[in-house]
Formats: sequence, structure tokens, C-alpha cells
Amino acid sequence: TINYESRAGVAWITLNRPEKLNAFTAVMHKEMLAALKNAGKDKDIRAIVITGAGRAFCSGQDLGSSDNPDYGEVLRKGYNPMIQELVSIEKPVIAAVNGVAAGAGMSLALACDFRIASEKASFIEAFIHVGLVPDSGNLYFLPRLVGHAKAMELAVLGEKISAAQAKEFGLVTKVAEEEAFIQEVEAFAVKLASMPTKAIGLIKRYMNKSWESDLSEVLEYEALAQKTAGNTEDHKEGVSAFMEKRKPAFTGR
Ligand code: LHQ
Repeated sequence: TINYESRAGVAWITLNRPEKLNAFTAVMHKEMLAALKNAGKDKDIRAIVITGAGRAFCSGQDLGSSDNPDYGEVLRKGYNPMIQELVSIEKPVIAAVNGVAAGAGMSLALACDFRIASEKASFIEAFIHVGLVPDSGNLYFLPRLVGHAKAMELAVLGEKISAAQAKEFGLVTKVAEEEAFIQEVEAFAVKLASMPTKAIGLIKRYMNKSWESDLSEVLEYEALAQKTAGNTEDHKEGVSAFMEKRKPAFTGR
């Protein structure tokens, strides 16, 4: 239910149940967690792309295969570990939103560090249409990405947002024409994979912590992160390249 490929320093994780618009099942959660762990620990991987097979990104929970009536448990066992793993990976994770992202499928996209949308993509806070509440980190990420008022509007009304609207709300980095979509995602991911990976990982870690911290804590996090970044080979390489007026060759170390 999940395809995993790696090339040019980028891991491609593809949700692969196109006939159900890549709706999540328990099996898919297991495979997704394994894929994320693999991409996280593989030293050759310096960026991760999550996308969907077929015409959808992900339609959220498979409403036809809810074999567990305890939704709290479905979240604690399936979705929550996936979101925690994704956020803890100290590498950039890009949601390549090829089509509709609904319910927990939208949550998955929100938990990524970047979203690139095809012009065919759309986002729906579908939970409300089946009498449920946003989950899988949606209540955490959505207000942080679009602000409280817009987040309330989207979560409660559950209206479909087009790729262009998502760009306007600041939800996506870029909207690409359908024909150019995969090439644009690939170019973005390969670019990220050639950057100073350790510094990106530290930015991700502390940007996330920033929301729960006061200024003195953030100043201390910055000092900690800068000490670590200052000891990387990529920092040395960046400074040498600058002094020698050449392009840096970062290795992620
Ligand atoms: C699906 C689904 C789907 C099964 C399309 N399941 N078959 C967490 C924990 C525990 C429990 C509950 O929930 C959660 C979190 C959640 O994610 S709740 C929200 C669950 N998701 C939804 O409510 C979205 C349901 N899907 C839709 O509203 C539409 O399918 C969207 C707007 C995504 C796409 O619409 P269309 O482009 O018109 O496609 P379609 O509706 O015709 O779907 C195509 C097929 O995929 C169809 O099957 P069929 O056999 O008729 O061809 C759908 O039944 C199936 N499908 N989503 N989530």
C-alpha cells in the first residue's frame, strides 16, 4: 500500500491505494511508519517526498474499513505515531499534493515541512461532513499555518479549497501546472537534498519548538543549534566557498 523509492538523495514515499483515493488502513499505517523510519535513518537520504498514486493525494481514513470502533485507539496506534515520526525526522519532508487531500490526508500534508501543489490539487477538512473533528495534528498545524480565524472557518465549514486558494492562504509553497508537477517537485527536493541537511534539521526542530517557548527559551535554543551547526563540515564548506568565491558543495555532514 506504500511504495518507496530513492534517487539523487531523495526518498519518494507514495501512498498507493488509488482505487480508494489512497485512504488509510491499518496496514498502510504500518508500512508508512516503516517507510518514514527508513528514510529518517538512511544517511544517503537528505530530503523526503510524500505523494499519492493516481488522481488523489489521500482521502483520509478509509471509511469502509473501520474495523476498530474506538477511534481514539485508531489515532493513537496509527495516525499519531506517523505524525510524530514525520515531525521528528531532521530532514525536510515535502508533501507533493497531486490531487485531493481530505480529512487525515490533509493533516498528513499539513505536518510536512513544505507543500507543493498540482493545479489539480484540493484540500478539504472533510471530518465535519462525517460528524468528526480534525485529527492527526490538524488542530495543531492548521491554525499555525493559516491563523486561528481561517482555521476555524476551514475546519467547521469543510469547504473544498483549490490549489490557488491554498497558495493565497499560505498553505502551499508553490502551485505547479499538472504536466510540470513531478519535475517541479523533483527539482525542489533535489535542491533541498543538496543543502546543509544538519542545519535544515535544526531549523525544523526548533521552529516547531518555537510555538511552545518564550523568547529566552528560543534564544537559548538558537545558541544550542548554532553551536551544533557551527561544528558541521557544511558550515566550514560554506565559509570556504564564500571566501574562495565559488559555489559550495554541501554533503549533509
Ligand atoms: C473512499 C474514501 C475514503 C473509503 C474516497 N474511504 N473510500 C481518523 C480516525 C478514525 C476514524 C475516522 O477518521 C479519521 C480521520 C479522517 O480522515 S475522517 C475523514 C475521512 N475522509 C473523508 O470523509 C473523505 C471521504 N471522501 C470524499 O469526501 C471524496 O471521496 C473526496 C472529496 C475525497 C473525493 O471526491 P471525488 O473526487 O468525487 O471521488 P469519489 O468520492 O467518487 O471517490 C472515488 C472512490 O474512492 C469511491 O469509490 P467507488 O467504489 O465508488 O469508486 C469512494 O468511495 C472512494 N473513497 N474516499 N475516505
